[in-house]
Amino acid sequence: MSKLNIVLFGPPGAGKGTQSEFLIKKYDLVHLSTGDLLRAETKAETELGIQAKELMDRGDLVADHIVIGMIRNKMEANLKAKGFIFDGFPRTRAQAEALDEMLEVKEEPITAMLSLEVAEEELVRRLLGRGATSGRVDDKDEAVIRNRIRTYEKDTAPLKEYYTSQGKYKAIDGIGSVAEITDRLVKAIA
Ligand code: B4P
Repeated sequence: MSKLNIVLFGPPGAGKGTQSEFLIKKYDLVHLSTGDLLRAETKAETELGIQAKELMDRGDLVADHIVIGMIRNKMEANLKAKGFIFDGFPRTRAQAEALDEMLEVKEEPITAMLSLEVAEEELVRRLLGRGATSGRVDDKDEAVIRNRIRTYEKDTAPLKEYYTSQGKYKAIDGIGSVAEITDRLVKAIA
C-alpha cells in the first residue's frame, strides 16, 4: 500500500496542530511539526534553539536549511512509518522543493495538501486565547501575531499555487467545531 503523506497547511492559528492530533491517530501517521521541533530545541537550549527563539518570538521564519535538516533527520528516523503529517512545513518554496526531492528518492510523494482556510480576525482571536495559557511569546502580542500572518501571506500562501500545479491542493473550511473540521479533512483524504 502506498504511504499517506499529508501536508497540513494554513496560516498561524488555523488549527494545524489541533487537527494533526486526530489525523495521526486515525491513520497511524507520524506527526512532523517544525514548530514543535524548534520549540523542543529552544527548551533544550541548544545553539540552534537559541538562534531560532529570537526569530520565532518576532514571528519571523527560521532559515530554510535548518528546518529542512530537521525534517530530513526525522524522516530518516522513521523509515517504517505508514506516512507523515507535515504540520507547519513547508513554509517557503525552497522548503516545498526540498520536501519533494526527499520524497522523490523514496518514491513516496505527497498525497494531498490540505489547506485550512480561516479569516484573519478569527486567527488573532484564537492565538491571543492560546497565548493566555500557553506561555508562547509569539501568541501574546497582537503585533507579533499579525507579523506571523503577514509572513504567511508573503512567503507561505504562494505554495497553494505550487501544489495546485501538482493537482494536490484542497481548500478546507477551517471555521466550525474541531470535530466538524476533522470530518472535512477525513472526507478530503478519502
Ligand atoms: P507553528 O508551531 O507551526 O505555529 P502555528 O502556525 O501557530 O500553528 P499551530 O499548529 O501551533 O496552532 P493551531 O493552528 O493548531 O510555528 C511557530 C513558529 O515557528 C513560526 O512563526 C516560525 O517562526 C517557526 N517555524 C515553524 N515552522 C517553520 C518552517 N517550516 N520554516 C520556518 N520557520 C518555521 O492552533 C491555534 C489555536 O487555535 C489553539 O489555541 C487551538 O486550540 C485553537 N483552535 C484550533 N482549532 C480551532 C477551532 N476549530 N475553533 C476554535 N479554536 C481552534
